[in-house]
Amino acid sequence: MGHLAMTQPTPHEDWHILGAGALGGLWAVRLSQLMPVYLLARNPTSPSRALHLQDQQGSQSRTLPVEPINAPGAPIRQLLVATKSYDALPALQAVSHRLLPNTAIYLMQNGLGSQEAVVRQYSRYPIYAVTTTEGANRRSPDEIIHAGRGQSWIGPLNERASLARANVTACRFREAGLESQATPDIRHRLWLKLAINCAINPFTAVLNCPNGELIHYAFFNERLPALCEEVAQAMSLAGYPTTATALQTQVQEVISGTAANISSMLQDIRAGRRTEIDAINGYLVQFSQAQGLQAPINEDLVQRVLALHP
Ligand code: KPL
Repeated sequence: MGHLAMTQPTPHEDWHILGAGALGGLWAVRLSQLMPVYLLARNPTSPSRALHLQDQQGSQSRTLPVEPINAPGAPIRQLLVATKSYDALPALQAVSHRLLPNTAIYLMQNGLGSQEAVVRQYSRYPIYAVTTTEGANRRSPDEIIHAGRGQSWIGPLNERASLARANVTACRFREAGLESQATPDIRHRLWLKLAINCAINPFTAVLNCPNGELIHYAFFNERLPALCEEVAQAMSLAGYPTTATALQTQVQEVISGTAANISSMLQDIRAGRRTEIDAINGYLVQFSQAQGLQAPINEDLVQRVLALHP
């Protein structure tokens, strides 16, 4: 009964999506099969954009309306922020004039730190985080390859947000073909993802290799145990006790499951873009230091990645 009630269509199910990169684009195409989806862009060159999605089942194209983020417009009721971590707050600020008191904001950033910054500034709105292991990359700005199917988690980040609403959204994502589940403790999921990203992304950037090749480098193998120790200590202090050995096993599993992947950080470096190192290893270093701990391996990786792209 409860499940049926939750899947009833609710009014105003339109989605606005800020940041239609690989993941934002994947969500945009999938959700637009079920409900109206609007893309928000900084300086759109045309009022619509044709996105092509390719996965194992075949390919699919959708032409979606694009609205300039700082122009006046109809109210936004559900907003998926799929920007880079460093852009989440500025992008949200640019559309804030279109938010209603009940607008649900879904944050889909890598790393940690950007979510709390949004929660602090937008505490009057229901705010959720979404974390995903869906694998998507872009062949060109409008061509998205859904390279590997994964799992997404959605959970409330503040008291205005609810697990019931997260459940409805997870249900919608599933109907759109994106395997999703709601969780009451999304911060734990975000920390687990952070741990994996701390242990893979900067190494792939420094060594300029796909995830699966890391295990052939002494640079990686010599540092991984100590890095996992630093992350495990931080996670335990954050309220999510774990061990370096447990993290190392998870890292090895993700490496073999995503062996051919070019990590998001290496993609950024190769494209000459700013990386998310501040929200990943940088966050870990800052969090550890605030707790009176040092995280020298993470700190060294931050410096090495910043040397590749400041
Ligand atoms: O999340 C990832 C990323 O590239 O950012 C991993 C898990 C490392 C997969 O490539």
